[in-house]
Amino acid sequence: MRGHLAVATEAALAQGDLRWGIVGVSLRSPDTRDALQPQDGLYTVVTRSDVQGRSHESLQVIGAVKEVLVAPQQPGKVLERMSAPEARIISLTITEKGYCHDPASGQLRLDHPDIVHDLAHPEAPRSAIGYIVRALALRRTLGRTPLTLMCLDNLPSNGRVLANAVRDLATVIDPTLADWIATHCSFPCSMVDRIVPRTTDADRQSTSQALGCEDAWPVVCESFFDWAIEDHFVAGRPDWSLGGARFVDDAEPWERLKLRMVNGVHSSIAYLGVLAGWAFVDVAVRNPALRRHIEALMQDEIEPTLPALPGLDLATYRAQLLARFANTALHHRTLQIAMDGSQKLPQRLLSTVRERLQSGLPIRRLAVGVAAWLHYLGGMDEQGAPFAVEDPLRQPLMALHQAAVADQWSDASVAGLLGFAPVFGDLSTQAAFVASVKAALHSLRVHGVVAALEAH
Ligand code: CS2
Repeated sequence: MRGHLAVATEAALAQGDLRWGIVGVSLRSPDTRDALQPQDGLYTVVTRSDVQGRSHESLQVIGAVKEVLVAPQQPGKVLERMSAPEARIISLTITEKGYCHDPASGQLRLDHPDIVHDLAHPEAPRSAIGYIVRALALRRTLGRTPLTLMCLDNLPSNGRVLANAVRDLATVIDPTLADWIATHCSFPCSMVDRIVPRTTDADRQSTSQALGCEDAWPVVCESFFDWAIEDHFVAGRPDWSLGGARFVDDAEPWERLKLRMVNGVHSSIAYLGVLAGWAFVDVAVRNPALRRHIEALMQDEIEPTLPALPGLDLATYRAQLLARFANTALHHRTLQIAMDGSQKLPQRLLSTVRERLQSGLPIRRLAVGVAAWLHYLGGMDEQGAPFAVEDPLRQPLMALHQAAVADQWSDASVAGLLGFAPVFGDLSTQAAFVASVKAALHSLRVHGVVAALEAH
C-alpha cells in the first residue's frame, strides 16, 4: 500500500484535493505503526533504477498516511474508522493468503481457522474479511453510506474474489446483510504493478543519511508503476490518474497479463534461483541459461494465451520486464518471492497451464516452474544449504515432499504431490501435465538448475 496506493493518493493531495487521507491498519504486527507513529505517519518512498549499469535513486516523502492502527491491539478503533461517516473506500493489500480462500477454486474457506473464529465471534473479528463484514454491518445499522471495497492484491478478478469472500461470510452471519452489501457496495477489480522488495536495515540507514533525518521505515521500490482499475466507486475517490493510475472498463485482461507475465515469471525465477543459490532476482537473470529459459517461457508459452490489449506491444512489454528483473539497484530476494507458493501458483502458472492443455499445447517451460516449486519444498538448495519454506500450507506440502523423497520419487509419490487439490485442483488427472512436471522435476533433481535449463 505504501509503495503504490499512498503514492497515487499523494499526487491527488499535491494537486490540492485535501479531502483524502489514509488510515493504515496492520492485521498482525505493530512494527509499521511503531515505526511511523513517532514520525507523524511520514515516510520516504525510494525509487531505485539502474541506467546502463549505474544506479539512480530518487526520494519522495509521503504524507498521505494519517494514522496507522494495529488491529489486535485496537480492534474497536479499527471498526470505528471503517464504519465512520468519512470512510469512502476500504482498500486491501494483505497478500494472497489474507483472503482465507482455497487457492485453486478462489472460494472462501469456511474451515479456515480465522474464519471459524470470525463466525463464532462476528463482533470481534480476526481476519480482514471478518473486519469488513463487521464494519459493513455497523454501517448499515448506523445508517452510514455504503462504500467501495478495493482489492489491490495479485489475485485473478481480485474484486470478485473479495466480493465473494465477503458475501460468503456475511451470508452465514446474516443473509440480509449479504443482500445489503451486494446491492449497495462496489468491488472494483484492479491490477497493480510495482516491485517492492522488503525494506532492509541497510535501506533504513542509507535513506536516513540521504534525507538528513531518520526514517524508521522507508519503502524501496522500482520506478516503474502501473495501476489499472475499474472506475466503480460508489462513494467517490481521489483522482489517482494524477499519480499514474489508469481507469479501465475491465481490469481482468490487464490482471491476466500481469499475473502470467510478471508474477508467473517472477515465481519461476524465484524457485529456480533459491535452488541454484541465486539470492537476488537480478543475479538469477544474469545467468544465460535462466535468461534464455524465461524469455522462451514468455514468448512461446505465456504470450500466446494473452488477450490483445489496446496500446500493448508484447515484445516491448517483455523487453521492459526483463530490464525490470535485471535492475541491480533493487536487491529483490528470490526467497521473498518464493514464499506462499501454494497461494500463488494457481493464478501465476497453473491457469496458463490449464489453458494450454485445453488446446493440446506443450507446457514444458511452465512445468519447469511448477517442478522447481515442488523441489523447493525440500528446504535445501543445490549446495546443501537449508532455507526456510514459508507457506501457510507448508505442513501438508512438506510431508508430501518427504514422502516422495522416502519413496525415491516413485510415480505414486509424485502423483501424491500433484494430487494436492488446494493448489492443483483436478490437474493431476491430465496425463500431459503429470508427464511434463515429472520430467522437469527429474531433470532438476538429477542434473541441477543450470544443466536442466541448458538441456531445454
Ligand atoms: C512478487 C510480487 O513477491 C512476489 O510474489 O512476485 O510482489 C511482485 O513483485 C509484484 O506483484 C510486482 O508488481
